[in-house]
Amino acid sequence: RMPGLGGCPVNHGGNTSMDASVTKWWPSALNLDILHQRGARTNPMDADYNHRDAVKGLDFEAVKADVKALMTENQDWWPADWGHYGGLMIRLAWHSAGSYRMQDGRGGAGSGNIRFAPLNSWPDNASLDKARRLLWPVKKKYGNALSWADLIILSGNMAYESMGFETFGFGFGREDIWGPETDVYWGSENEWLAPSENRYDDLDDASTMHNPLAAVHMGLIYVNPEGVNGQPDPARTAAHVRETFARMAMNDEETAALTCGGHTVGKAHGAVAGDNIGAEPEGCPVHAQGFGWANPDQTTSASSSFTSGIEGAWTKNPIQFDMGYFDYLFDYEWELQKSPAGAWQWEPVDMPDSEKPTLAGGEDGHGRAMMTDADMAMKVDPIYNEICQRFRADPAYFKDTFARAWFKLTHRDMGPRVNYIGPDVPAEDLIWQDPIPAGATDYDVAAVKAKIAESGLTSAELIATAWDSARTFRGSDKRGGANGARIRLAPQKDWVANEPDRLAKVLGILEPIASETGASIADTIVLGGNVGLEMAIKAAGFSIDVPFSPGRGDATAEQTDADSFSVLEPFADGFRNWQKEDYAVSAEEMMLDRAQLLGLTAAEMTVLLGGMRVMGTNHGGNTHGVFTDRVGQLTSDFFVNLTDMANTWHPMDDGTYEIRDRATGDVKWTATSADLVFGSNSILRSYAEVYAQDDNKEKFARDFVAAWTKVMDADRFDLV
Ligand code: HEB
Repeated sequence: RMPGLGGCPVNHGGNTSMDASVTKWWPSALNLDILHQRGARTNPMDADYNHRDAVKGLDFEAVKADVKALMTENQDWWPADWGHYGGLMIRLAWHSAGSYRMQDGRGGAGSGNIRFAPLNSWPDNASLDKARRLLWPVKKKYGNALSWADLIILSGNMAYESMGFETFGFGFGREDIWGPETDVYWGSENEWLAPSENRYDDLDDASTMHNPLAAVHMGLIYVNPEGVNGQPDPARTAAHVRETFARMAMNDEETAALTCGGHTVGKAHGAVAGDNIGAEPEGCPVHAQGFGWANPDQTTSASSSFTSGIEGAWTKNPIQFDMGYFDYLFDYEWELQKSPAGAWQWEPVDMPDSEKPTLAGGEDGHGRAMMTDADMAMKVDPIYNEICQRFRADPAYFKDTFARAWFKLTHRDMGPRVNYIGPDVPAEDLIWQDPIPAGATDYDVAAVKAKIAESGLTSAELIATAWDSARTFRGSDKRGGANGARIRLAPQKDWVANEPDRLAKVLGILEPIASETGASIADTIVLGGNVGLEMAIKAAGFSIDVPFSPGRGDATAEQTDADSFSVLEPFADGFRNWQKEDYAVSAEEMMLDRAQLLGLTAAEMTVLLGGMRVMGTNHGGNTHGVFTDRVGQLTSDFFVNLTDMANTWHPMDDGTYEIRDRATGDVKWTATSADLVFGSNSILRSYAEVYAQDDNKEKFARDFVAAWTKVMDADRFDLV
């Protein structure tokens, strides 16, 4: 028999498909795999490959010219609308960036994640596989130095430029990943486009969408183009546009500019019935080669394409960036119609055929003018209406607003400006980049440390302050961290998580030391942590240097968009055994989430937590999990006592635990679930045992220092 045509059942040796996970029997166990997604073994590049160096060697102008040229090179396997792929490429760039949500910084264009599940197969991303196949020859030609993530956003920019729009700039430097991002929570539904009720407390109040989600349905980037749950009502849709875009960090003006500027070019595809559309890329049969959404009715004419089922264009000349969107929107009345594929859309009343776009495939006759329910929201919602009228009256203002919003959309998750590479990086600092001035490196580090050591601050105060300043970092969008010393500014200085009184006391002593020595406050805070840590290391009888890299700067209040920092506020910190309130999510899940955003491995998370406990750095001085009688020394006591069968463990009514002497029943310590999970979860227990072992007492301290330094330097993009 031919392979694949059936035959004798053969036992698999390994679990080779996704329906069989060995841990599926215990679905509420912590998913520690989210800490190990980017292991060296997933990355096909050489061990010494440095992506940023590679990017700097790109022939940027040649890449741009090639991307621009392919816009008008028609391919019969996915014919270009009016001979131009610009609209498709812009939608690719937008959908790649638009999955970003500011609550946890996850999603977004920064990693090339749209190549992988689930994003590559989301219903909203239909036909974007075609755009990536069109870009492949350029990717193939320029190779490693041109990441997919960069190429996808660049294609949007080059599309605009080839259609007559001057973009605000472009930064290269996004590095690709090599498999699905497994940490991102996209919602709990098990059905694509499940009714929106699932993710709102009250669908009539858009702000009640469950955080961190930023789309109205599973499998969508933003709102349903046909209306809430597919029921057209532009005023109602407006509220959801406003909320989903706000969660993408966009205000009303940016939202209107993006929507109007986006739909100034391109079209929607629903000229043929979509009844027989094939499976999405991830679900295709092997011979489809990941080329999804096969359309049996497609010919070599662009007029036969199917994507959303909505059909038509928003302007008369959809391959030119002009003011045509506003002309259509405001010069006509619009009425509800169904597209040929049966989707709800708005069509103009009494628009002469001569004003309509031509057919995308170049045939005789005219195509459709169309608005989605979300476009109608730009007219019906009073705030969007006013903004759009202003745009219409002042094209230069519209173009500038759109150019800046597009740049923000496509660069928001790249972190600070030092991460941008290439000739088109805008010189201007933008507030959403969280700018930080460069800090001094030429001061006397030893002198600063000496002053801190003599200041009378305790090691716990110093360590907690440094930790708090650094722990806001999130690798998802590269925001937060110790650089900038924003912990001394509003809103951070007042966060409960930061113990405002203790923080004010410590800063009151560290700030003068910074100004006396020429060190930045940001550096002084981190140095303070290092001094405190060195005290704890010495007290434990070890001698280990804590590495330090000077050069952090101090951001000013003017450089800080205080509102946008509220999403960085910690609601829990397992490392300091604290949570602000009781949450539906467990303390250990919040700890894992934080560890993932910090970029820690499970071993690093383990060693950090155990070390922080015994140094007495818990929030508010609480003693949960302080399994030692020599607080302040960097010992492995947390792990030794956690794994000791001389103890028993008892849940209390308030959700905490008691650790009692097995023989006497005496209470020795108390704990939270963020402590006990290191003994109960079999994977974490394996790490806890490593650190409890007699032979690893010093390794424990060394590993703690390494993990500590990693956290302190997590935002030092200037060092690489
Ligand atoms: Fe858009 C397309 C919706 C926003 C850009 N959009 C489209 C479509 C739809 C939609 C449905 C069709 C698809 C097909 O193909 O069929 N959008 C929408 C909504 C919203 C939006 C609902 C919210 C409001 N867009 C947007 C933005 C942008 C855009 C923001 C940018 C900026 N789109 C776009 C483009 C297009 C579209 C360019 C075209 C594509 C082509 O041409 O292919």
